Amino acid sequence: MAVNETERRAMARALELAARGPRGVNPQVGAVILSPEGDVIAEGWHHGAGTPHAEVDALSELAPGTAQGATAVVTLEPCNHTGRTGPCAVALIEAGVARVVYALDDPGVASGGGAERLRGAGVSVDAGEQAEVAHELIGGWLTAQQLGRPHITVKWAQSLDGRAAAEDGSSQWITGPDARADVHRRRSAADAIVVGTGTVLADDPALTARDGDALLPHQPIPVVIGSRPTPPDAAVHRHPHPPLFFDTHDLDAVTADLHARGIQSLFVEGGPTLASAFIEAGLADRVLAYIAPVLLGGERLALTDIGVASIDQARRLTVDEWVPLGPDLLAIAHPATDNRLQNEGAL
Ligand code: AOF
Ligand code: ZN
Repeated sequence: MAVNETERRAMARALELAARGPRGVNPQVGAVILSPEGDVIAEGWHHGAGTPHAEVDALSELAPGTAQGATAVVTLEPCNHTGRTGPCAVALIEAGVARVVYALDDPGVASGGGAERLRGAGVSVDAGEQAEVAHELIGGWLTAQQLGRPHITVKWAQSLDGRAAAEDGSSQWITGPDARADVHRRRSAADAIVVGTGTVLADDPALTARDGDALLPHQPIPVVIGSRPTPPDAAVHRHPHPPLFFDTHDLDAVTADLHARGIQSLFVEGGPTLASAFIEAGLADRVLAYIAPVLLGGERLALTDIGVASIDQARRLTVDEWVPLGPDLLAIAHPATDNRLQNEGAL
């Protein structure tokens, strides 16, 4: 059955409702219930992990029996599992809902399959309505669900000869103002910004996202990884968000912890040891290399050991874009799909 104009308007409304919910461990989801005549009889949205899902939130507005023959318009496929709450597919079936229109499939292994369950119970189901808009809203959540951890960007700035600093450790400024502004915009788009304790001690970074001196509206949560103590007067303590400290080298444990907190994307800012550790662990979905036309020589490499002993172990990247930024050049890249085959020259 094709999606009609009333359902289309209801989806636009459901997407507005979804955006009221918090970003976090659970997705932002909205729901609108239409009577068989096409009137809006209930609205709901998900208020955060542990609270009822959008569908159930909407159904709770209705007296028993009044959803008989109704259409539920939901921004995510109704779930099929008992998690913190019961399966919404079952709640909709039991309420007598005759039709469900939703935007995006639920990627969850346990939670997915709600559409099949609904169809099995004789409910008419249409998927994909305004999926692009829904994806704009919860694309970060979907990606983190699919990865099982936050999406990770590893960024560094380097001289043309691949150095991150001069011999004495000084590194301000390798790149120019356009490149630095670009970094701040991208910091602001991430949920968390990650540095090693070495960088905190060497550079005392504020880890804020700024436009000039002004703070950008969205600030990433600062995360510091490593065993050396952070001085009590370090700039990171003055960040709008309290910093998270991880006294460990186990990056899988760190990313799992951040994922459990609802953090969907990480911006790894270095230094070279931490950036290299993320790359060696296969925890870099995207690389941003800001390359400045300057030569530094010496030992302070932008990356250190990434576990490449021989050329056949090289970490091949595919560049999505080369972006000129004033005199500098940004490479936006991701790991080549099959490093092994590429290294063997088979691709
Ligand atoms: C939500 N809100 O409105 C919908 C969700 O642990 P639970 O029981 O809250 O289940 C969370 C999962 O349920 C979530 O990851 C997603 O796959 C599915 N649908 N979740 O939090 C909602 N419809
Ligand atoms: Zn649900």
